[in-house]
Amino acid sequence: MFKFLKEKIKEATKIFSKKVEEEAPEERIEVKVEEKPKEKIVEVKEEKVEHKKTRDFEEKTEEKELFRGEIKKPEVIEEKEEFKEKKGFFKKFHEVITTKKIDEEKFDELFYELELALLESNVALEVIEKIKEDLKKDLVDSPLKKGKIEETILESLKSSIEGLFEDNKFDLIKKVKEKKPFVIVFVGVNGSGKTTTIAKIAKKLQDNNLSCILVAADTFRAAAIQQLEEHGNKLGIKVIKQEYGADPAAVCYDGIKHAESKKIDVVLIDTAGRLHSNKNLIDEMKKIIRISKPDLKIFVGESITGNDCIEQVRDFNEAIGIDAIILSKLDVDEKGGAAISVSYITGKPIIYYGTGQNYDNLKEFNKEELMKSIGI
Ligand SMILES: Nc1nc2c(ncn2[C@@H]2O[C@H](COP(=O)(O)OP(=O)(O)OP(=O)(O)O)[C@@H](O)[C@H]2O)c(=O)[nH]1
Ligand SMILES: [Mg+2]
Repeated sequence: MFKFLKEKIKEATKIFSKKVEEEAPEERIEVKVEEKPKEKIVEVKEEKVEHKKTRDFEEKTEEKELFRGEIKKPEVIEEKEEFKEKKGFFKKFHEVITTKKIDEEKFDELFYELELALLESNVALEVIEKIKEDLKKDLVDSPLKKGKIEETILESLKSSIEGLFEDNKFDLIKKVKEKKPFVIVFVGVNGSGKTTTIAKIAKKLQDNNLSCILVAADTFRAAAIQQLEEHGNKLGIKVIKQEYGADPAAVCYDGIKHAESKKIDVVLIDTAGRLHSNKNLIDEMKKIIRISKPDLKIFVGESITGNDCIEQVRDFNEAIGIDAIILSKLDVDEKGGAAISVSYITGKPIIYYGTGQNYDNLKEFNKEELMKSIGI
C-alpha cells in the first residue's frame, strides 16, 4: 500500500534537503539552550527505587496484598522527592549553531522534485498547492538548522498532510443507531467495488449486533442480482430483489417497507455502476434517491484511479449530494494520491478503506496509519 508514494517522498525530500545543505547561504546564530540533567542520573535513581520495591516485595511474599502499602514507606518517598529536585535542575547556556536560509525563489526551485513526486503519485493539484504553501510558510526565510534540514522538511510535510484530514471524522456504527431502519445507498462507477463493499459493511453490522437487509437495486445486469444474493447467502442476510430490468426505485421501496415491518436496523441498497455522462442512468439514480430518501449516500471509489476518482466524487456529489466516501482496492494501490486528496477536495469524510476481497478487508479510516504508510 502506497509504496510508490512513500519512496517518492523519501527520494524528493532527500534531494530537497541536500540542495539546501549544499547551496543555501550559511549563518551562525547564538541560541539559548536549557539542558536537562543527564538521563543517566535519572536511570540510576529509578533503578534504586525499583530495587527497593522488589526487595520489599520478596520479603513480604506471604502478604502480597500489603505490597502497595509497603512501597509508600517514608524513606522511599523521601528518596523520590530528592530525585525530583535533581530532575528539576536545568543548566542554561548559549550555543552557536549554523543555520541555512532559503528565499521564496530558491524554495520554488527546490520544491520542484517534491511537486513531481506528488504529481506522479496522483495527488490532486489543489492538494499539491496547499502542501507547497504550508511548506513555504515553514521553510522560507527562517533559519533551518544545518544537518537537520531533512527532518525539518519532513516535519512540515507531515503537519501539512495531516491537515488534509481535519474534518475526516465519521463513526458509521454510531450513526446507524440514530434511526430505524437506517437507509444507506451506495453509488459509484462500474466495477468500483460497491457490491463487495456492501457485503463487507453487512458483515461489520452483524459483528456489531445490528440487523440488516440487502436491496438489489442494480437491476441493470442479471448477474448483479445473483452476485448480491451470493453474498446474502454466505452471510445469512436476506436480499430483497425483483426481476432483471425492474424499476430499481420500486425495489428500494419494497426493501424499506420490509425493513420497517420486520424492525430491521439497516437497509443497504446496491445500485448499478454508472458514469456521469450517462444521463438516463443518472436520472434513474436520482429517482432511487427520491423514493428511498436515504439517511446516507455513500460514494464507493477505486483508490487506484487517482484523479479520476476525485472527478467522479465531484460528479456524483453534483448529481445527488453524497455524504461520505469509501475507497476500495487500497491493497493494490501503490500511489495513494486519491486517498490523500479526496477528503480535502470534496469536503466529505472517508469512512473506510477496502483492502482486499474478503469480508474483513474493510479498514476504518485512521490518519496515523495512513501517515505511516507514506513513511512520514
Ligand atoms: N483487491 C481488491 N479488490 C476489490 C476490493 N473491493 C472490490 N474488489 C474487487 O473488484 C471487483 C469489482 O467489485 P464489485 O463489488 O463487483 O464492484 P461494483 O462496483 O459492484 O461493480 P458494478 O456493479 O459492475 O458496477 C471484484 O472483483 C471485487 O472482488 C478491494 O478492496 N480490494
Ligand atoms: Mg455491483
